[in-house]
Amino acid sequence: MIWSKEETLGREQYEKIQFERLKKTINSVYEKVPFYRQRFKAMGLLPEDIQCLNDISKLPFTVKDDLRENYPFGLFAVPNKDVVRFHASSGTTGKPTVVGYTKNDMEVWSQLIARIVTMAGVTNEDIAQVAFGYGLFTGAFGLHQGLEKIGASVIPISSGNTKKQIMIMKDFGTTTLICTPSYALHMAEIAKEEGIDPKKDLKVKWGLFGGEGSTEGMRRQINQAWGLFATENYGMSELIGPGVSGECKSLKGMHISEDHFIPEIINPETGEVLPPGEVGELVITPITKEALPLIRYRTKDITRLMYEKCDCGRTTVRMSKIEGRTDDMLIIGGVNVFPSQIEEVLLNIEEIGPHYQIKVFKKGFLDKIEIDVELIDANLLDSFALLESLNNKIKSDLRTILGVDAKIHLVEPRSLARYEGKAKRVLDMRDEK
Ligand code: DLL
Repeated sequence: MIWSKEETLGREQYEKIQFERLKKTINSVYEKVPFYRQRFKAMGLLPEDIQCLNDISKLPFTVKDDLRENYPFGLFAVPNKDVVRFHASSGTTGKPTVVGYTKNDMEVWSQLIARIVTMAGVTNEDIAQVAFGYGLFTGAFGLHQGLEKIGASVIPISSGNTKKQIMIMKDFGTTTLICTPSYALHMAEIAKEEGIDPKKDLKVKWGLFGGEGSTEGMRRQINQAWGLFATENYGMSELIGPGVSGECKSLKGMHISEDHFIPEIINPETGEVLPPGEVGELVITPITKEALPLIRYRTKDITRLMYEKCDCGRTTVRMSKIEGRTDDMLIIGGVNVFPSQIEEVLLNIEEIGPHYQIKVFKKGFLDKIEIDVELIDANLLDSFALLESLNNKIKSDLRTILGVDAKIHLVEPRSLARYEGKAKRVLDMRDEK
């Protein structure tokens, strides 16, 4: 089922809508947000200089630091009396990035989520357990309101308290699980510990995962553990939260709601716009947001756009899985590698579970990595020969596939950290003395 007719428009219609809404957004920021007026003036740019959609490339980029420097509400285009909700994304250091929504923004947001949950298979017959953290994080509230919009029964359990999650899931007959992919894996483990086989004893058939990257290997592991159909969705607090894009059941990339967002792919080093299909940094201009309109927001997420037709009938452009972020790329011995590429190699090796930890060190001027990799079966630890050969296989796969030399530590099942929200797979110890 397709939630809204705006998901199936022709390319020209999208471009027409995008241009109209872009103009409106530019006028609004120029009039109401001093930060943007100054930026435009410094570039000698007036709103009327934007005369077609391609002119978007004349506009300045916005980056996270712009929001931080204007903390908390400096980039808002409406007074607080028109704001009905705040959220914030937790920065690792310093102040969070604050975002706000008007009543209309809230309605748009739930419509966008209604689209992505519908494309993932969820209907009003479903019981949806939202196991993202409720609070300033946009994940839980975002999904919650869109699920209600389509008439699904929502269990707002939040993240954590995993044994209780499993009990509720069993007793309420949950059919839809919503959380980060890493938490889904952790939950399956706890279920098994509690003597519950998620495949046989639970009714979960849809898994809607997002908020962090995950490879196809990770999807396989989740599907195997749960016997569910997993789709992925993408979003970012600054852009609205979840709801920017989501996978349909064809699993051929995430459909971007183009009547609300204009996506571009740029070369992260030069800022130049890349042709369709090329891999680069995703830049998004939300074109219907009232409280916090942003122009050409640099997401730092690496992906590519796919304009070919999708089997599901939706005509919106799709983005491929996020390959990594411009700020999480590792350079090991001169080779650029994303943690997701390491994950893909590891999860193709049978004896290894989906839990690993990458540690990055500085040795002299060089970056070195060591990877703790969890075994699926503790019995392997009894055979030195088997361990040795597995260790060699992992090293050789990483070297031949990615060109990376890594030190591998094979560790017992259940010995690495588990996550209830976004996983932290890379420990960067380069700054430590
Ligand atoms: O994570 C919004 C969200 C919540 C999306 C729940 C989907 C589901 P932030 O906390 O602002 O917002 O983090 C945004 O998370 O720039 C990506 O790097 C990463 N991210 C989000 N979804 C995906 C995904 C929410 N499907 C940042 N794949 C983004 C890879 C993702 N990375």
